[in-house]
Amino acid sequence: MTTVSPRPAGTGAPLRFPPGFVFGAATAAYQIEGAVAAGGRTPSIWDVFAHTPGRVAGGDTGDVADDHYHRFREDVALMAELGLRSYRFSVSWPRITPGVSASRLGPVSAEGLAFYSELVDALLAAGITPAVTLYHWDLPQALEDAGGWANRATAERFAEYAGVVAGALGDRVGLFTTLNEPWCSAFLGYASGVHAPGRTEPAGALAAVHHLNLAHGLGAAAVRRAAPSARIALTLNLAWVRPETDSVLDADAARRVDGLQNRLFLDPTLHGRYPADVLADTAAVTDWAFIRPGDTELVRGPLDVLGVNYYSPTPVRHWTRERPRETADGHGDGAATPWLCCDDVEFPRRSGPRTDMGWGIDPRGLAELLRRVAAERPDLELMVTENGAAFPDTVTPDGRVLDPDRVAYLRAHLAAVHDAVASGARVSAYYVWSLLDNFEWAWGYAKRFGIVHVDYATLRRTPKSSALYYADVIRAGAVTP
Ligand code: IFM
Repeated sequence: MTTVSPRPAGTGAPLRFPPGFVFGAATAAYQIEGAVAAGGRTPSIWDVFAHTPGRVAGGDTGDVADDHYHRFREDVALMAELGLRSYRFSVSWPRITPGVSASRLGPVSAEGLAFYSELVDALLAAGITPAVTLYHWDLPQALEDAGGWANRATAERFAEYAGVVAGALGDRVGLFTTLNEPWCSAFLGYASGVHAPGRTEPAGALAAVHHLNLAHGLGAAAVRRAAPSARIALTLNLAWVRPETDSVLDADAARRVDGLQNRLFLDPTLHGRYPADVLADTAAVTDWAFIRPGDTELVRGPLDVLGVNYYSPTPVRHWTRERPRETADGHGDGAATPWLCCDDVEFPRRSGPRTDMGWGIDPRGLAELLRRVAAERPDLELMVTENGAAFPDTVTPDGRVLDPDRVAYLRAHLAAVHDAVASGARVSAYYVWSLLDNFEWAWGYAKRFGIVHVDYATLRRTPKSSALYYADVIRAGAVTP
């Protein structure tokens, strides 16, 4: 590593992680790869969305992104220098089956598979464990044209695609995550429309919830068949929902937000049932008739690991309608809302530190969420599959990139993970989001989450202070709060 940046030191006693605890970093295909037409790749919903004027800040697209497709060897070398033990990346579905339609998967692209196969080989050669996510939001546009996640066939095709990838990589990859953050796919993609495909159809969003859950269940079974020794994960962005007071009305606001963001995904995948209160809350939007007999058993398929993504707390309260509604959750301020049937719920803006996304910072939420799922399913292994923060970086005249706020954020959240582990949660890994600055969806390149800075003019990578801090944590196997 050529660049050395100062990083503020902690002053407490080191908190040591258990032996074998895995420290990694995560990315997603559309956010970093670029090379959107290589090997016959066809457009995903994010290609189409990003190329639609007005959808993404600055008119940014993932056409080039970090050009990781061509620079993956350089990126793997960087990971090795930082001492990362694992790299969590996603596979771009339209690279693998570019001719997929609602009725058939279509031919498999040898070139598409070869890219990921070479990436896996490069990681293994560098001593870095690959962790594959099968779906991180880049649905083939042809499937969206046939109804997208509101159409059951999408779940069936996803399972076939999952089997293909697991069959090709399962001899070297030990962990396959089916979906990343299905809440975002369903509610930001089909209800608020701030994410691709940009639809604002509440009933479609709830159908998408079920078909994503079904895709997880069918996909997990397909991975199990194709790669029997691999472990299977699902990653959820769970909300740490905090009612403002202990009033009955605030408690009900919290129940509904918890239902939509947490229990609509946790209950079917962990317990094989949908939460009755959420089905009742949303009865005016849909009768949920798209859930067929036997589906919930399929959804509760084999699951070895639950991935938890956490960034920020979710304070809620009952909205009295006496003043404009606060929507400080960062998701509800568009014309349409992802919070279906929550007309009297608001997301108060609390004082305190915030990231560049405007998201509040409270590491306690990460520990609490880990304890919650550990209590609900003590047998399940947990991983923090994403945690990190966007902050504006300072690039010094001599080329160093200083990000003390991100260092402080990571330190506090790593300490929270340690706290959860110390209280008995079976957490085996932590992946920082993200390895590289990248395409932050509707925000384009305006928000930087990377521990490695990317100069988008030259694509030069520079480890930030936070990368060097994280390398120290990994070396020590401990965080010093
Ligand atoms: O960049 C995203 C990622 O793709 C999914 N989880 C949240 C991150 C930050 O918004």
